[in-house]
Amino acid sequence: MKMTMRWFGEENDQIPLEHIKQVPGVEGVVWALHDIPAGEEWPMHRISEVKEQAENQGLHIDVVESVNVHEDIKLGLPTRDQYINNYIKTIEKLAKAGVKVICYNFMPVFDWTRTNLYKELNDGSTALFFEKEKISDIDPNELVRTIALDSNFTMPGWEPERLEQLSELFEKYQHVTEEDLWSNLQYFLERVIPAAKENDIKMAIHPDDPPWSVFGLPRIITNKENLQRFLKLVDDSYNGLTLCSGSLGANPQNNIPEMINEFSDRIHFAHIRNVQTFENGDFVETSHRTNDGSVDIYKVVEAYHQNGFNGYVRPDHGRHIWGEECRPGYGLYDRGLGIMYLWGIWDSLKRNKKSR
Ligand code: CS2
Ligand code: MN
Repeated sequence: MKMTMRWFGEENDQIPLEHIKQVPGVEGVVWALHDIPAGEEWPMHRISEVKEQAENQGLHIDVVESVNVHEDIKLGLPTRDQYINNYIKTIEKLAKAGVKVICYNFMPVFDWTRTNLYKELNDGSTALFFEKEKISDIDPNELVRTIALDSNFTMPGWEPERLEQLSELFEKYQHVTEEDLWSNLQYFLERVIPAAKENDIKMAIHPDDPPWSVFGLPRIITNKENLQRFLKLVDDSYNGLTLCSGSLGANPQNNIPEMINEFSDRIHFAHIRNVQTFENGDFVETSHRTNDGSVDIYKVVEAYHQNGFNGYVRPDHGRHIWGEECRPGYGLYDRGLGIMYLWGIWDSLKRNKKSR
């Protein structure tokens, strides 16, 4: 596995590249131009700037997370073609900079959703927490009314700039079914995958987080059957997956090692992290260690190892520990510990294989 770590850029990340470089085995940063709105073409000089910063520290920029997909594409509006064209132009530029994998998602309106970004765990650290009832019980129409009435209404992780557009977006999605979303995804892939292939960039969709519908919005990248269906939409290795053990692992029905065995040749990017799930559907993020959560991280790494996985890996979210002040889920310390845990498993599997 090729180890990487997510980095939000000089302006947005309190962690300097010099520190990332000190985490054992990390060869590259997973990055994006976070200030460029979805649908716009990324400027070449900005891409080159990140490349230079990373390379100055001996780190590569092979993986981008994410080139976000404009809502009009997910909604299937006539304006989607212009946004798809921009997406393709961005792919061409990223290829020029040497990028190999693009991670993206196809979740309507929201990316990951949580109800508390600083839930205290038993050891006094804090982590991202999701309470199912708090979200599932919200009727989308009621949500739109609440936002309209209360300008201070917000949820963890919501950017204030987006709030104004929320009511409008919810209205647009009112009649979009899961099947519509599938066909809009297919339309996107049929145009984008050939361009990615020509530019030798692997596209890697990130599963929905959590892997079920929130606020009545459709979500489709949620389980094994849907991943199978996704891969067949355009049956080409350039149409692949970011397999996120934490996102998919929030649903205890999802068997992650089984998915790795089945899809390993289409997994271009592995996000590895643990979550503890509860019977009522809530879940909280934990350390990477198997004993601390509900996902068997040992088995996850073992499955990658057995399948000869040579793709990119990153620890995903971490807890906030040792008093670190950081972006929720993206501190240096717990992700660094996560990486060492992953290496510990990987290296011993490797050695055992040799000595057998
Ligand atoms: C998240 C997402 O779980 C995760 O990896 O941090 O924000 C993720 O980066 C996007 O959904 C990928 O497009
Ligand atoms: Mn992830």
